[in-house]
Amino acid sequence: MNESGFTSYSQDATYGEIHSQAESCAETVARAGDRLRSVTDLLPFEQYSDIILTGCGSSYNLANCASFAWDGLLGMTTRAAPSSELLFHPESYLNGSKPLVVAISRTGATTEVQLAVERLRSEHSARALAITGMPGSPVGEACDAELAFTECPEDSVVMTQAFTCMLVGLYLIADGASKGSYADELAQIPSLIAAALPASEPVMRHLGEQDDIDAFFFLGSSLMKGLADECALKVTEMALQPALSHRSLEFRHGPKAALNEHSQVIIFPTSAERPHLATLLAEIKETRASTLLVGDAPGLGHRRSEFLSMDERLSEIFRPALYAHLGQLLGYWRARSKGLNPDSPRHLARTVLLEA
Ligand code: F1P
Repeated sequence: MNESGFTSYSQDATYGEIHSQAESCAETVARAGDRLRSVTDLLPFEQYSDIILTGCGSSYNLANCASFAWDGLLGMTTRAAPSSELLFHPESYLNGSKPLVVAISRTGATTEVQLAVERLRSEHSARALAITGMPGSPVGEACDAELAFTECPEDSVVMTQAFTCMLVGLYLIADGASKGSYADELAQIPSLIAAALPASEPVMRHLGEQDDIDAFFFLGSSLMKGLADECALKVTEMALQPALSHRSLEFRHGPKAALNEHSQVIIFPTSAERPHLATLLAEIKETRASTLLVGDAPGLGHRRSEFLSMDERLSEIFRPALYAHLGQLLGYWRARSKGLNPDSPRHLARTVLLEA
């Protein structure tokens, strides 16, 4: 235990970063008030015709998760768009003449993000807020203001703890800018992660080390789709193994055809779709694929090995931040079991610049 009460780990960088997320996130909670005060020039959010959260890769996935929370907290339609979409097809994402772009980039150096912000500012009078991992970044420079999440630094190529911290930071900004009704609940997220991680690690490690699994499928709809995409991305990036993500019930309509006894399906159900989970699970079982259901699903009567119980006190809209470590751990242990270095998977360059 360190002085903040969280357990510290050392192994390779990725492992340490995954396991530091509860502690880093506690710092994110502590900094929320200062962060919101530093962007008062961009408030109130009600003045904007559109709010668009954007990023690439993991940063887009976290934008997608955050957009559902912003929508609910602000009572305004908030959309997420990959930066390359926003850059080349801005008209598909804009409704009005006063947009706010929230540009997310851990490195602050991803060119699509920077170029999308520049185009929206110059051609669509957008205002822009950067969410980055370090101050003074190119994306930060392109925006009106920058919030740098320096509490979750990462040496590894693949984003892990920064995903959780920036996502929680975005929840806190929207909550702080609205009624602040969820402040106490959001402050619990770090300790919920600290409690969940030791319990979920053996489960994800076990799955990662199963060499008879040759395909991972992550299912999540609506507010869980960004999370499912992110989990698939972690396995793909860290373990260099293609992994797929689908909307839960959409999976029934075609994609399930690819399942067999060597497939592992991991489901993040939303409460609204729970009445239909039994049907989905039965169809998956017919294919002889294995299933892991994350979260509380009363009445489904699943064997313990197929069910990862998580703390359900947290409002559903915030659960992607609590669950994000699952895909990170699976990617990590899958990489290790394949003899790969999770800190630096081959084929991944940190920044490949587009021609401006
Ligand atoms: C964006 C990103 C990462 C991803 C990959 C390539 O980075 O897509 O999310 O893991 O390594 O870059 P950033 O804009 O958040 O720095």
